[in-house]
Amino acid sequence: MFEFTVQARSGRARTAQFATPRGTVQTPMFMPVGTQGTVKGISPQELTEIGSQMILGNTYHLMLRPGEALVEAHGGLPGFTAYPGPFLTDSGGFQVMSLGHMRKITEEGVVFKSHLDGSLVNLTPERSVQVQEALGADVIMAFDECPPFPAEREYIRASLERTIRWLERCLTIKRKSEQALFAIVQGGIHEDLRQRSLDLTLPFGTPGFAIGGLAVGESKEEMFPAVAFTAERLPENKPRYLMGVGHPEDLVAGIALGVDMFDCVYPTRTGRFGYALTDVGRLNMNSSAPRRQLEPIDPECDCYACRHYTRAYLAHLLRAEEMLAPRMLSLHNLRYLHRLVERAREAISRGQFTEWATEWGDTYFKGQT
Ligand code: PRF
Ligand code: ZN
Repeated sequence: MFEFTVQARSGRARTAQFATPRGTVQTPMFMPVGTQGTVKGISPQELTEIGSQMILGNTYHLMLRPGEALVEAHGGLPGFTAYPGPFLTDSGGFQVMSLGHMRKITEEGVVFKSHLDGSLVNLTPERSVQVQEALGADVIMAFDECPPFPAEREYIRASLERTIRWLERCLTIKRKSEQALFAIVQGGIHEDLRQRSLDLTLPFGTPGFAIGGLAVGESKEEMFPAVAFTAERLPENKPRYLMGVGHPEDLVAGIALGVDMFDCVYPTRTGRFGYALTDVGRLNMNSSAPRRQLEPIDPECDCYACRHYTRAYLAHLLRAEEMLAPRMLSLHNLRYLHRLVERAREAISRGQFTEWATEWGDTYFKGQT
C-alpha cells in the first residue's frame, strides 16, 4: 500500500502511480478542496466525471462542525460525503493560523477560539491525528506550524524545529495502518532553513512529503526557488505535495520542478466569483463581452458547462444570481485543472514536458489581461 511508482520522467518532471486503499491515482494530480465535507457546489458524481482523483478535507472545520465522531459514525469521509475515492485531510495547524482567533502556540499545541461559537479549542499533534483517523482519509498530514509571511528568520527557525517535535508526536500515536501520514517540510523562503527542515524531516521516512510554508504572500520569485530547492532534495520514490498551490501557471511550474500533488480553493472560489480558467488566461464572465458570445467558455473543454452552454447563457445566470452559474464555473475550472495535469502527464510520458509547458505558457501568458 502507498507504493509510488514512477512511470516516466521528463527533466525533473515525473508521472507516477500512487496506490491508496481507495484506489490508485495518477500523478501529477490536482486535488479539489472539500473543506466542509463537500467540494462547494459539486456532487461526487460530477467530481468522478471530471476526473477528480483525491479530495481534500479539513481537520479544523470538521472537528468544530459537525465533529469527527459524526463523520466516523458514517464510516469516515467516504461514507459521510458519498465520494467513494481517496481522501487526504490537512492537519488543522494552517487553518487555525488563517481562521482561528486569539490563538496561542506553545510546545503542547495550539489554543484557539472557534470561528463558529468563540469557544476555546485545543489542537495538539495527538488530537490532530486522532481526528484525522476518525475522518478516515487515506492520506493524513502531520500537525505543523506554517509561519506567516513575512516572519522573523529566528521565528521560522524555532517554528520548524517545533514542527519536527510535533511530527515525532504525530508518529508516536497508534493508528490504523491503512492511513499514510505525510511529513511537512517548512523553513519559509530561506535555503538554509529549508535544508535544516529537510535534514530533520527526511530521517522519519514517511510515505510522502509535503512542501509547506509557501504561497502565503511571498512573491513567485521567492516561492519557486524554495520549491525547487526542497523538491530536488526529497526522495525520488515518494510523492511530493506542494500545499495550497493551484493557479494553472503554478501547477505547470511546480510539475517542472518535480512536484506530484497540488490542492487549492482557487478553481472553485474564482468560479463562484464568476471567473473561468482557459488556455488563454482567466476569463471574467462578469464583464460585458461574454453576454453576447454564443460560444462555450472553452471549445476544447469537455465539461458539462462547455458541452451545453454558451458564454452568454452563463453570463446571464451570473447576472441573475442564479446558483447554476457558480456551480458550472466551478465545475469547468476544476475540469480545466484536471485536464491541465492530464496534458502534463501525457507530455511527460512522451518525454516532452518542457516543450509542452513552453507552448502552453506562450498562449496562456499572451492571453492574460
Ligand atoms: N501546512 C499545512 N497546510 C497547509 C500549508 C502548510 O504549510 C499551506 C501552505 N501554503 C497550505 N496548507 N498543514
Ligand atoms: Zn468546461
